[in-house]
Amino acid sequence: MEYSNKNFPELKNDRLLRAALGKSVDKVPVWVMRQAGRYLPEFQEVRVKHDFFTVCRTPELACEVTLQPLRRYEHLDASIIFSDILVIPQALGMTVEMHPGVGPVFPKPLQTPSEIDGLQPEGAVSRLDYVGKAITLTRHKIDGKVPLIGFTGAPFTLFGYMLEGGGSKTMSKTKEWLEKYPKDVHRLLCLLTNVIIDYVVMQVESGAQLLQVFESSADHLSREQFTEFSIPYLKDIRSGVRAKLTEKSLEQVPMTIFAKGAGHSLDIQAQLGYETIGLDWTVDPTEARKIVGENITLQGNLDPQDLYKTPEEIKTLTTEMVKKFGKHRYIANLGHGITPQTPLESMTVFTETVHEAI
Ligand code: 1CP
Repeated sequence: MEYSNKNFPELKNDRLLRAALGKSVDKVPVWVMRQAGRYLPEFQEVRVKHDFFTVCRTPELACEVTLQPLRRYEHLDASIIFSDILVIPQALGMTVEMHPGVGPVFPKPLQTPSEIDGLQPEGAVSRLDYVGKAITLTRHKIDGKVPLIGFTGAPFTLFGYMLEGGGSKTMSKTKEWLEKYPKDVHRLLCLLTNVIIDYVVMQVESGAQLLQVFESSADHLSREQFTEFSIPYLKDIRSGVRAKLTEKSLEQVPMTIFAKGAGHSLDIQAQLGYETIGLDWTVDPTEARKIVGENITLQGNLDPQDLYKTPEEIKTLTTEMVKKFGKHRYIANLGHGITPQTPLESMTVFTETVHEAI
């Protein structure tokens, strides 16, 4: 059966969207980065049968995996479409493999700036239409229970993976390029920005109700480097999405920027037009609120490692966190993605405690 992006079921739980837009909420909304994934046995079962990118590319499988955490955890107030940030480099013509126990691997990462010319931005978004199909199907199947979040990697983070060929502890090649070839780096970041804008607008057209931009590698940048190589593109993405949605007569959606490790630049992030700023666990909630002011929603930021503590400890830490952030303009989450060995019970305690805390 073909699902259309019209006549979606009515949204029954709009806490997440209300919090993102600064409206009052009955309870603090909660969701968890990487909530669909490796810590869930039902996800592992799907992965035994199907390769990672096959799951991403098959709307029925991506939908099933997106819904898994919602079935298990009744307190979740959002879903995030199952995909990966690295589908964009794939759509630009690069090969990305997912190696079990290792993570993403690019057999042929970028080696020289001239290879930027070999990337294929034309048609990239139409090669990602499977993400749109997965979003439309999932939005129907969720049946209005909670909103569906769409997402993308931010330009600098994608650039880092394309160059390093996978996750990297030092990002030494990336840093070398920032020094040696700043003009080419900006050319590539610009190319990525244009694709990202069209890609997330397509996600909204397909049914995404909020968009999160993951600048997960910002922790490698100083404030100066972040200002030069990330901020202008994050800003262009926010304004570009707003303009294109207007142009296409689509409803505006709230957007979240999660720049991991960029707690040093919350003042700058607050100027970019995003409704929500995601915080990692190194940032103090009270300090963050002082810096960004009252008109921005904050999201975060329990240390994912805290979910390895006892239920009593998780309860105490979560309650303290929620009380510090308060009920206004706050979305509870972890400070980064949930990790593979997290006990299943910890998620129950975390999500339940958020709803009970204030
Ligand atoms: O539930 C969800 O959150 C949706 C699914 C999701 C999201 C939002 C996945 C599935 N990946 C992502 C985003 C993503 N992918 C980010 C940004 C968020 C973050 O910072 O954690 C990043 C950096 C990636 C890249 C990536 N993909 C990594 C990290 C590698 C590294 O060392 O730097 C890994 C391990 C993946 C694979 C992946 N993506 C998603 C899952 C469930 C997995 C595990 C792979 C498997 O099942 O074998």
